[in-house]
Amino acid sequence: MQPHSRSRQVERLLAAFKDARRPAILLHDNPDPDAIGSGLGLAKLLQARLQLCAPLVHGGVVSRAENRSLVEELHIDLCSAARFDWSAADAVALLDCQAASGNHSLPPGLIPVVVLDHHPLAGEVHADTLADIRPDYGATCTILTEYLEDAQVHVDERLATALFYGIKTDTQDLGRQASGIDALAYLRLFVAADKRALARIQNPRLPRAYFRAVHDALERVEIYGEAAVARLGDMVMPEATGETADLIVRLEGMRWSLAIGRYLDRLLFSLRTTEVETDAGAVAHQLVAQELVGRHGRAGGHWRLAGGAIDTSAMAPAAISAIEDRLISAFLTIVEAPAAGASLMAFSAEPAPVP
Ligand SMILES: [Mn+2]
Repeated sequence: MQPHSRSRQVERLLAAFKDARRPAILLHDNPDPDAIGSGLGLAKLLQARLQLCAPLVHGGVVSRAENRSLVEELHIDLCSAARFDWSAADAVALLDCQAASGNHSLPPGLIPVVVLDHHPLAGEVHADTLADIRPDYGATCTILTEYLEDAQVHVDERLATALFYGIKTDTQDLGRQASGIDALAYLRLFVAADKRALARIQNPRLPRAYFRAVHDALERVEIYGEAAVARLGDMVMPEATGETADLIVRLEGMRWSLAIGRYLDRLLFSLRTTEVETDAGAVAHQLVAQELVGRHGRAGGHWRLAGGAIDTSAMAPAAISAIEDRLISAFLTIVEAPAAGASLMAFSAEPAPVP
């Protein structure tokens, strides 16, 4: 984009809040560092240019230890969407997700004035919403970094740390889904970031329950040719599917991983692939589409990572179990994996050959 059109883009964003007195920034449910960092970025922009104070609101929980550590280390205030007074909010921005993507707690009928996201277009955008959706970007934090720069708003150490960590985690240090623009933002933010805080955020102390969950997850991994599948059952934290899928796709010889588990009234799944040319998001959409007759659910993601959720409220455990069976077998068919698997932990380790 040309410099003048970029500064015009900032003015368009600010114009969406010009009559606002009580704006709010809604992050997606169970917000990750990219949602939290970009939320902090937008709050700073609104505060610096319009003297508006916009709270960060989200549904679900922040339970992944690194994400909790980010919130605590940088003293970030987050409000629960369930307790938030939506009737007082007069301008809501939606970050790192879209109205049609379903993974947020926007009250029905409330139209966001702004949507900033880097996921592929998920459906119709309301005519009254200013949508800046850039699927070629690796992180929403990169979009906010550009806005702050174009608006000539100073990015202090705390904000640089949050934005950097958002780009770092969403792109796996630029190794996944990153563009040259992400790389530029990542490098410049790193210079300004608090490196000691970053070190503490990335290596938080972990509760004993975490190790128990990892142990249980690994015992549930089945290998089907080049696909690893973990059926996690009831989970204590919603991020467990993503963490497990990330871990098991790294097993030697794997091209795909799927982790599936239950959290509250939802069946959650995460998909990963090592295939550069494959669109994991398309696979996730296919999986959810097959299960959606008469039910609520969603799928999202692109390139090498994706996920989805299916509403299982009021369903008997046996019916949920049957959905899991069908999702797994549909997944194995789509990725052309054999239908019979073997437990990851059941193999007997061969002694390493003596050189
Ligand atoms: Mn993101």
